[in-house]
Amino acid sequence: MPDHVEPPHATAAAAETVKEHSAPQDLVFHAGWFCPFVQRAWIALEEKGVPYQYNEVNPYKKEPHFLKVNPKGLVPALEHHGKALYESLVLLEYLEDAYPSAPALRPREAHEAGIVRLALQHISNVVVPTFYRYVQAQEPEKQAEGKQAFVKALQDTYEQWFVKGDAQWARGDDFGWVEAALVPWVARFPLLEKHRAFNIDGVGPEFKAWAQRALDRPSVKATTSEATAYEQIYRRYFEDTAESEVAKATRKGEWLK
Ligand SMILES: N[C@@H](CCC(=O)N[C@@H](CS)C(=O)NCC(=O)O)C(=O)O
Repeated sequence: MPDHVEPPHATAAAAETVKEHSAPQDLVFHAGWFCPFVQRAWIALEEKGVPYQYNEVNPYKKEPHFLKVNPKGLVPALEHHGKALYESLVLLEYLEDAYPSAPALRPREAHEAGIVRLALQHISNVVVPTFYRYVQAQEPEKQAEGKQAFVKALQDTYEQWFVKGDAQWARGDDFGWVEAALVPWVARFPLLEKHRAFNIDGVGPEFKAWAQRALDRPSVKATTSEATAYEQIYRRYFEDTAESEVAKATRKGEWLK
Protein backbone atom coordinates (compact mmCIF):
# COMPACT_ATOMS: atom_id res chain seq x y z
CA MET A 1 0.00 0.00 0.00
CA PRO A 2 1.60 3.34 -0.99
CA ASP A 3 2.05 5.69 1.93
CA HIS A 4 2.79 8.67 -0.27
CA VAL A 5 0.88 10.63 -2.90
CA GLU A 6 2.79 12.73 -5.42
CA PRO A 7 2.41 15.65 -5.45
CA PRO A 8 0.95 15.73 -1.92
CA HIS A 9 -1.44 18.60 -2.53
CA ALA A 10 -3.69 20.22 -5.14
CA THR A 11 -2.25 22.32 -7.96
CA ALA A 12 -3.62 24.86 -10.48
CA ALA A 13 -7.05 26.37 -9.66
CA ALA A 14 -7.73 23.64 -7.08
CA ALA A 15 -4.74 24.87 -5.03
CA GLU A 16 -6.38 28.33 -4.80
CA THR A 17 -9.65 26.75 -3.70
CA VAL A 18 -7.87 24.77 -0.98
CA LYS A 19 -6.21 27.98 0.25
CA GLU A 20 -9.54 29.83 0.33
CA HIS A 21 -10.99 27.05 2.49
CA SER A 22 -8.21 26.62 5.03
CA ALA A 23 -9.94 28.40 7.94
CA PRO A 24 -11.76 26.30 10.57
CA GLN A 25 -15.49 25.82 9.86
CA ASP A 26 -18.34 23.71 11.25
CA LEU A 27 -18.11 21.55 8.14
CA VAL A 28 -14.76 19.82 7.62
CA PHE A 29 -14.31 18.23 4.18
CA HIS A 30 -11.78 15.39 4.35
CA ALA A 31 -10.48 15.15 0.84
CA GLY A 32 -7.73 14.04 -1.49
CA TRP A 33 -7.01 16.51 -4.31
CA PHE A 34 -6.47 13.70 -6.85
CA CYS A 35 -9.64 11.71 -6.18
CA PRO A 36 -12.60 11.81 -8.60
CA PHE A 37 -15.00 10.62 -5.86
CA VAL A 38 -13.85 13.59 -3.77
CA GLN A 39 -14.38 15.91 -6.70
CA ARG A 40 -18.05 14.93 -6.82
CA ALA A 41 -18.71 16.34 -3.35
CA TRP A 42 -16.23 19.16 -3.82
CA ILE A 43 -18.11 20.39 -6.91
CA ALA A 44 -21.33 20.31 -4.87
CA LEU A 45 -19.73 22.35 -2.05
CA GLU A 46 -18.52 24.94 -4.54
CA GLU A 47 -21.88 25.09 -6.34
CA LYS A 48 -23.65 25.65 -3.03
CA GLY A 49 -21.19 28.25 -1.80
CA VAL A 50 -21.48 27.00 1.78
CA PRO A 51 -18.60 27.54 4.25
CA TYR A 52 -16.32 24.52 4.58
CA GLN A 53 -12.82 23.72 5.70
CA TYR A 54 -10.78 21.65 3.25
CA ASN A 55 -8.62 19.03 4.96
CA GLU A 56 -6.16 17.14 2.77
CA VAL A 57 -5.98 13.47 3.80
CA ASN A 58 -3.72 10.77 2.38
CA PRO A 59 -6.24 7.88 2.46
CA TYR A 60 -3.51 5.31 1.74
CA LYS A 61 -1.99 5.94 5.17
CA LYS A 62 -5.15 4.88 7.04
CA GLU A 63 -4.34 7.09 10.04
CA PRO A 64 -6.31 6.03 13.14
CA HIS A 65 -8.02 9.43 13.50
CA PHE A 66 -9.23 9.26 9.88
CA LEU A 67 -10.55 5.71 10.37
CA LYS A 68 -12.74 7.13 13.12
CA VAL A 69 -14.27 9.50 10.54
CA ASN A 70 -14.59 6.81 7.84
CA PRO A 71 -14.03 3.19 8.95
CA LYS A 72 -13.48 2.31 5.26
CA GLY A 73 -10.51 4.72 5.23
CA LEU A 74 -11.61 6.30 1.95
CA VAL A 75 -11.95 9.93 0.90
CA PRO A 76 -14.24 11.83 0.60
CA ALA A 77 -15.65 12.09 4.11
CA LEU A 78 -17.00 15.00 6.10
CA GLU A 79 -17.62 16.06 9.65
CA HIS A 80 -20.38 18.54 10.29
CA HIS A 81 -20.85 19.81 13.82
CA GLY A 82 -18.65 16.88 14.85
CA LYS A 83 -20.76 14.18 13.12
CA ALA A 84 -19.11 12.12 10.38
CA LEU A 85 -20.36 10.83 7.00
CA TYR A 86 -18.71 9.34 3.92
CA GLU A 87 -19.36 7.89 0.45
CA SER A 88 -19.49 10.47 -2.33
CA LEU A 89 -23.15 9.91 -3.28
CA VAL A 90 -24.26 9.99 0.36
CA LEU A 91 -22.42 13.28 0.73
CA LEU A 92 -24.27 14.67 -2.30
CA GLU A 93 -27.57 13.77 -0.61
CA TYR A 94 -26.42 15.16 2.72
CA LEU A 95 -25.40 18.53 1.28
CA GLU A 96 -28.86 18.93 -0.29
CA ASP A 97 -30.60 18.10 3.00
CA ALA A 98 -28.26 20.04 5.29
CA TYR A 99 -28.36 23.25 3.22
CA PRO A 100 -31.93 23.49 1.88
CA SER A 101 -31.63 27.19 1.05
CA ALA A 102 -28.37 26.88 -0.92
CA PRO A 103 -28.57 26.38 -4.72
CA ALA A 104 -29.91 22.85 -5.30
CA LEU A 105 -28.18 20.18 -7.38
CA ARG A 106 -30.91 17.59 -6.71
CA PRO A 107 -34.17 18.25 -8.54
CA ARG A 108 -36.93 19.48 -6.21
CA GLU A 109 -39.64 17.51 -8.03
CA ALA A 110 -39.87 13.98 -6.56
CA HIS A 111 -40.10 11.95 -9.77
CA GLU A 112 -37.30 13.84 -11.46
CA ALA A 113 -35.17 13.36 -8.33
CA GLY A 114 -35.81 9.61 -8.66
CA ILE A 115 -34.77 9.63 -12.31
CA VAL A 116 -31.56 11.41 -11.41
CA ARG A 117 -30.83 8.82 -8.69
CA LEU A 118 -31.23 6.11 -11.34
CA ALA A 119 -28.79 8.00 -13.58
CA LEU A 120 -26.31 8.13 -10.69
CA GLN A 121 -26.68 4.38 -10.14
CA HIS A 122 -25.84 3.82 -13.80
CA ILE A 123 -22.80 6.11 -13.56
CA SER A 124 -21.53 4.43 -10.38
CA ASN A 125 -22.32 0.82 -11.31
CA VAL A 126 -21.45 0.91 -15.01
CA VAL A 127 -19.45 3.96 -16.12
CA VAL A 128 -17.01 4.18 -13.20
CA PRO A 129 -16.05 0.47 -13.01
CA THR A 130 -15.73 0.39 -16.81
CA PHE A 131 -13.34 3.37 -16.57
CA TYR A 132 -11.04 1.51 -14.15
CA ARG A 133 -11.14 -1.72 -16.17
CA TYR A 134 -10.13 0.28 -19.27
CA VAL A 135 -7.34 2.12 -17.43
CA GLN A 136 -5.92 -1.02 -15.83
CA ALA A 137 -6.10 -3.19 -18.99
CA GLN A 138 -2.59 -4.20 -20.08
CA GLU A 139 -2.79 -6.40 -23.21
CA PRO A 140 -3.73 -4.59 -26.48
CA GLU A 141 -6.87 -6.70 -26.98
CA LYS A 142 -8.00 -6.03 -23.39
CA GLN A 143 -7.42 -2.32 -23.94
CA ALA A 144 -9.48 -2.45 -27.15
CA GLU A 145 -12.27 -4.25 -25.28
CA GLY A 146 -11.96 -1.72 -22.44
CA LYS A 147 -12.30 1.17 -24.85
CA GLN A 148 -15.35 -0.30 -26.55
CA ALA A 149 -17.05 -0.97 -23.22
CA PHE A 150 -16.25 2.51 -21.88
CA VAL A 151 -17.48 4.30 -25.01
CA LYS A 152 -20.67 2.23 -24.86
CA ALA A 153 -21.18 3.02 -21.16
CA LEU A 154 -20.96 6.75 -21.95
CA GLN A 155 -23.24 6.45 -24.99
CA ASP A 156 -25.78 4.55 -22.89
CA THR A 157 -25.59 7.26 -20.23
CA TYR A 158 -26.36 9.87 -22.83
CA GLU A 159 -29.13 7.84 -24.49
CA GLN A 160 -30.87 6.76 -21.29
CA TRP A 161 -30.38 9.65 -18.91
CA PHE A 162 -29.85 12.92 -20.82
CA VAL A 163 -32.96 14.90 -21.78
CA LYS A 164 -31.38 16.03 -25.12
CA GLY A 165 -32.76 18.75 -27.38
CA ASP A 166 -31.53 22.26 -26.58
CA ALA A 167 -30.78 21.48 -22.95
CA GLN A 168 -27.47 22.83 -21.63
CA TRP A 169 -27.10 20.14 -19.01
CA ALA A 170 -27.94 16.45 -18.69
CA ARG A 171 -31.37 16.99 -17.14
CA GLY A 172 -32.27 20.38 -18.61
CA ASP A 173 -31.36 23.95 -17.75
CA ASP A 174 -29.79 23.29 -14.37
CA PHE A 175 -26.29 22.03 -13.65
CA GLY A 176 -26.97 19.19 -11.23
CA TRP A 177 -26.13 15.81 -9.80
CA VAL A 178 -25.49 14.06 -13.13
CA GLU A 179 -22.77 16.63 -13.81
CA ALA A 180 -21.30 16.42 -10.29
CA ALA A 181 -21.27 12.60 -10.38
CA LEU A 182 -19.79 12.14 -13.85
CA VAL A 183 -17.59 15.13 -14.68
CA PRO A 184 -14.70 14.15 -12.37
CA TRP A 185 -13.98 11.23 -14.69
CA VAL A 186 -14.41 13.47 -17.76
CA ALA A 187 -11.73 15.73 -16.24
CA ARG A 188 -9.40 12.70 -16.37
CA PHE A 189 -10.09 11.91 -20.06
CA PRO A 190 -6.78 13.54 -21.17
CA LEU A 191 -5.02 10.64 -19.42
CA LEU A 192 -7.10 8.11 -21.35
CA GLU A 193 -6.38 9.98 -24.57
CA LYS A 194 -2.65 9.85 -23.91
CA HIS A 195 -2.34 6.30 -22.57
CA ARG A 196 -5.28 4.38 -24.02
CA ALA A 197 -6.05 6.02 -27.39
CA PHE A 198 -9.41 7.25 -26.13
CA ASN A 199 -11.22 9.82 -28.28
CA ILE A 200 -14.35 11.54 -27.00
CA ASP A 201 -15.51 12.01 -30.60
CA GLY A 202 -16.33 8.29 -30.55
CA VAL A 203 -19.00 8.93 -27.91
CA GLY A 204 -20.87 11.49 -29.99
CA PRO A 205 -21.01 15.26 -30.64
CA GLU A 206 -23.75 16.02 -28.09
CA PHE A 207 -21.88 14.27 -25.28
CA LYS A 208 -18.67 16.04 -26.32
CA ALA A 209 -20.37 19.46 -26.22
CA TRP A 210 -21.87 18.70 -22.78
CA ALA A 211 -18.47 17.55 -21.50
CA GLN A 212 -16.79 20.77 -22.64
CA ARG A 213 -19.48 22.93 -21.02
CA ALA A 214 -19.11 20.98 -17.80
CA LEU A 215 -15.31 21.27 -17.78
CA ASP A 216 -15.69 25.04 -18.21
CA ARG A 217 -18.05 25.32 -15.22
CA PRO A 218 -16.37 27.38 -12.45
CA SER A 219 -17.04 24.73 -9.76
CA VAL A 220 -15.34 22.09 -11.91
CA LYS A 221 -12.36 24.29 -12.76
CA ALA A 222 -11.99 25.29 -9.12
CA THR A 223 -11.67 21.64 -8.07
CA THR A 224 -9.38 20.42 -10.87
CA SER A 225 -5.58 20.11 -10.61
CA GLU A 226 -3.00 20.09 -13.40
CA ALA A 227 -3.19 17.17 -15.84
CA THR A 228 0.49 16.41 -15.15
CA ALA A 229 -0.29 15.98 -11.46
CA TYR A 230 -3.07 13.48 -12.18
CA GLU A 231 -0.67 11.74 -14.51
CA GLN A 232 1.70 10.96 -11.64
CA ILE A 233 -1.08 9.37 -9.63
CA TYR A 234 -2.61 7.44 -12.52
CA ARG A 235 0.73 6.07 -13.74
CA ARG A 236 0.26 3.21 -11.27
CA TYR A 237 -3.23 2.53 -12.63
CA PHE A 238 -2.03 2.46 -16.24
CA GLU A 239 0.70 -0.01 -15.23
CA ASP A 240 -1.87 -1.89 -13.13
CA THR A 241 0.33 -1.67 -10.03
CA ALA A 242 -1.97 0.65 -8.02
CA GLU A 243 -2.82 -0.73 -4.57
CA SER A 244 -5.93 1.36 -3.90
CA GLU A 245 -9.11 -0.49 -2.93
CA VAL A 246 -10.66 0.42 -6.31
CA ALA A 247 -7.61 -0.85 -8.23
CA LYS A 248 -7.45 -4.12 -6.26
CA ALA A 249 -11.18 -4.78 -6.72
CA THR A 250 -10.92 -4.05 -10.46
CA ARG A 251 -7.96 -6.45 -10.79
CA LYS A 252 -10.01 -9.20 -9.15
CA GLY A 253 -12.84 -8.58 -11.60
CA GLU A 254 -14.98 -7.12 -8.81
CA TRP A 255 -16.19 -3.66 -8.01
CA LEU A 256 -15.61 -1.73 -4.81
CA LYS A 257 -18.60 -1.94 -2.49
N1 LIG B 1 -17.23 4.54 -3.00
C1 LIG B 1 -16.37 5.57 -2.50
C2 LIG B 1 -15.02 5.48 -3.20
C3 LIG B 1 -13.98 6.43 -2.61
C4 LIG B 1 -12.54 6.04 -3.00
O1 LIG B 1 -12.26 4.95 -3.53
N2 LIG B 1 -11.59 6.95 -2.70
C5 LIG B 1 -10.18 6.62 -2.93
C6 LIG B 1 -9.41 7.78 -3.50
S1 LIG B 1 -9.95 8.17 -5.14
C7 LIG B 1 -9.52 6.27 -1.61
O2 LIG B 1 -9.77 6.86 -0.59
N3 LIG B 1 -8.61 5.28 -1.66
C8 LIG B 1 -7.87 4.78 -0.54
C9 LIG B 1 -7.66 3.30 -0.65
O3 LIG B 1 -8.08 2.72 -1.64
O4 LIG B 1 -7.06 2.72 0.25
C10 LIG B 1 -17.05 6.93 -2.70
O5 LIG B 1 -17.89 7.01 -3.60
O6 LIG B 1 -16.79 7.86 -1.93
